[in-house]
Amino acid sequence: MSRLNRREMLALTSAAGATVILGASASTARAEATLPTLPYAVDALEPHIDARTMEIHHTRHHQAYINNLNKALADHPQLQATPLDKLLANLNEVPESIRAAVRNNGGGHFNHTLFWRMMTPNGGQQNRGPVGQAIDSTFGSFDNFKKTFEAAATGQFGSGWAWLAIANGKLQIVGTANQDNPVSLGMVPLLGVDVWEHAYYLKYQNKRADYVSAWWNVVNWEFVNQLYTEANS
Ligand code: MN3
Repeated sequence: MSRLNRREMLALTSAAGATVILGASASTARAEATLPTLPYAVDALEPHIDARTMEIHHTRHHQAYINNLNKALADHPQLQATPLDKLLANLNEVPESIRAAVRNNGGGHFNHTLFWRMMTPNGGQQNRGPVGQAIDSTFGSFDNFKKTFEAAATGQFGSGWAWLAIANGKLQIVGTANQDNPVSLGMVPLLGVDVWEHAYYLKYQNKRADYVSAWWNVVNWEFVNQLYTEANS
């Protein structure tokens, strides 16, 4: 994957970011969000994440967040043109009538757009790079980081996410409920795992810990490093 420049990173985080990634947005006047293509085949993360789960998760769950976000923003063209991370970072400025819809569905679109790119078929084999060094110095060791991150993921009651995020140059592990994202807490997300049951139930049923443990094998450290570099620039 090529290195993202600043403009592309901002595009990634806009409400219409998915269209921009596909490179086909210019002709439409309205900046509706569209489903990004997966950066790999649906079965590419097997056996850790099964193809059926990926297909349903991407084409139904992610698509539903997008449809509902577009519905919520349909009468708010100025918000539709606002980068999604800005909306999520300033939810208080979103009209109350659509705030919950933007928080949940905008969050769902934002989180999943990142999540697909935070995974790769070759995840386990990558060098963890500069963010790996920051992890080691912040958490003492990668194993310590993993333990704390897994505790956040398995300890999240109900649906939500566990994140490695950065704020003021400091790495932190945070859990968020539903489709909330660290940007709403003033942080930049670097790595996140979806612990909604829809992300793992077909293969792992109630064994969330087994899913999270397998998920490390598909983490895209190259992308995490791009986000880390961007957050520090
Ligand atoms: Mn999900």
